[in-house]
Order: sequence, then C-alpha cells, then structure tokens
Amino acid sequence: MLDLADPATDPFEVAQHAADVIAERTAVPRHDVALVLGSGWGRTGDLIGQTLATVDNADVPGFRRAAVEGHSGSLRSVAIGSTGRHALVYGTRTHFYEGHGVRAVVHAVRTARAAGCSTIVLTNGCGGLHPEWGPGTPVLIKDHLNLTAASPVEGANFVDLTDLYSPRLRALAHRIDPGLDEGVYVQFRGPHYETPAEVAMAKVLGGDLVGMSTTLEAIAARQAGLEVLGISLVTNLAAGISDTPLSHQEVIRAGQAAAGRCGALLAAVVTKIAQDA
Ligand code: 8IG
Repeated sequence: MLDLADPATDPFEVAQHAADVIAERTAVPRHDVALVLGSGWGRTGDLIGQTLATVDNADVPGFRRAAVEGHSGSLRSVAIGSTGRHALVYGTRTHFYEGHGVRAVVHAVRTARAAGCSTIVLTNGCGGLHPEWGPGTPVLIKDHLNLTAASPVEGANFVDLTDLYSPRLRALAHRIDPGLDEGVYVQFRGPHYETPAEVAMAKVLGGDLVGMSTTLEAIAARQAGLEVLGISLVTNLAAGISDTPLSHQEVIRAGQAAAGRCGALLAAVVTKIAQDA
C-alpha cells in the first residue's frame, strides 16, 4: 500500500494510481477540467451538467475523508453541458492545517493532472479585506502570498510562478461576469482565523483576501503543468475589518446565500473552458 506520508513514496505515482481508480469507478477514461469546491461552493457544481458518477474519497488512493462541516467527502465526474468534455469535481479538499503534510494537500491536484485534466479551477471561501466586498461576493484571484512557510515542490526544483493565476482564464471569467473584482489571496496556516493585527499585516503586504487553502494547490498545479483559475467567495469580512466576531456558521450561511451567483458563474466558466479546449 503506497503511503503519501512515507518519504520513499513517489507522490506522482500515487496520483497515477488514484487517477486509474477514478477512471475505472466513473467509467470516464479521461477528464478535462478539474474543480475544487471550497467552503460555500458545495452545491455549485450541480449547474455544470449531469453527474455521471460519484466516488467516495475513501476509495481513492491517497485521499482522505472530509474534516470540516459544510464539505463533502466525495468526488464526481460531471458531463460539461453538451461539450462532450468532463469535469472532475472534488467536493472537498485536504487543508494544510489538518497536519497530514503538503503531499496530502496537493494530491487532488496531481491526481487531476494524471486523470488528463489540463485546467484546474480552485475555489475557496475566505475573509475579505475590503468592506465593499460583502459576504457572498466572488472575487478572482490574481496572485497570492503563501504564508504557510511550506511548498509542495520537493527537491531543487525551481518552479516559476509568474502569471500563476492564468490571465487568459481571468479574462474569460471577466467576459462572463464583467463585474468581477480581482485580488491577492493570502494563505495563512490556520485553523484559527487571523488576529486583527495579522489582517492589517496582510493588507500592508498587498493582500486583499485571507484564507487557509489554495496557494499550495496552485503551486502544485503549475508544477504539474495545469492552467489555474482561482475564485474566492468572500464569506466574511476579515477580523478587524468589521467588528463582529467570525463564525463558521456565518461562512456556511454566506455560501448558501451566494450559491446562485457562484453556481452560475462557475458553470459558465467551466463550459467556456471546455468549449475552448
Ligand atoms: I470561509 O477570515 C474563511 N476562511 N484565514 N480568514 C482565514 N480563512 C478564512 C476566513 C478568514 N474566512
């Protein structure tokens, strides 16, 4: 049994095994676009098209069960409208704060590549630094600050991260929703939310959004050769930006309230990506 946590294991080999299991269980030999659904994005995958198969994460090598309320522990193969292309939709992610290591965090990304995907859409729920982005506002990620002090890249492998969040895909999203703003996403380690001083620091550093995911996955996606689109859903104002304390219930409610706009955006974006592929 290949164990991702064992340094002697090749994580790309586990990803290939996972992709083989997904192909077998879904009866879809190759997928085209991968989608990671973060907090608040749970049901938005449904508008993309018909779900052809659902696979429990526990049945796929290297995957873990969901750790957080509001996340589902399965992945799906979804027909992208009538394009003939297929989306690999991850209903949850493994977070860095769970402590299972960076390999576990980026395993879904590497598996997506091994499953044939050339594009990955990373979504998340996050805190916003701009009061005008009320809870339920989707924001495109234009760049990131990785404050985890970790990297998914192993060895002396100097991966370039210029234009990590694809300008081409951001332009595509803007054509679908011209009102979309863009921002710099700051990944903290979590699982606690930031102090107001840390949020103020993130702002000084050029951040617009604060969260606990996405940057390590985006780096792994670049290393794997995937084109990346990142979309954040601002579910709360970051600590100190508003004077109400943060709660996970607020996060879940904002996601439910924004499901319509975000679902429509995601479906349109994925369909356009598939048509252009
Ligand atoms: I949802 O305000 C969500 N995730 N770090 N800060 C951080 N992560 C988050 C936040 C937030 N909201």
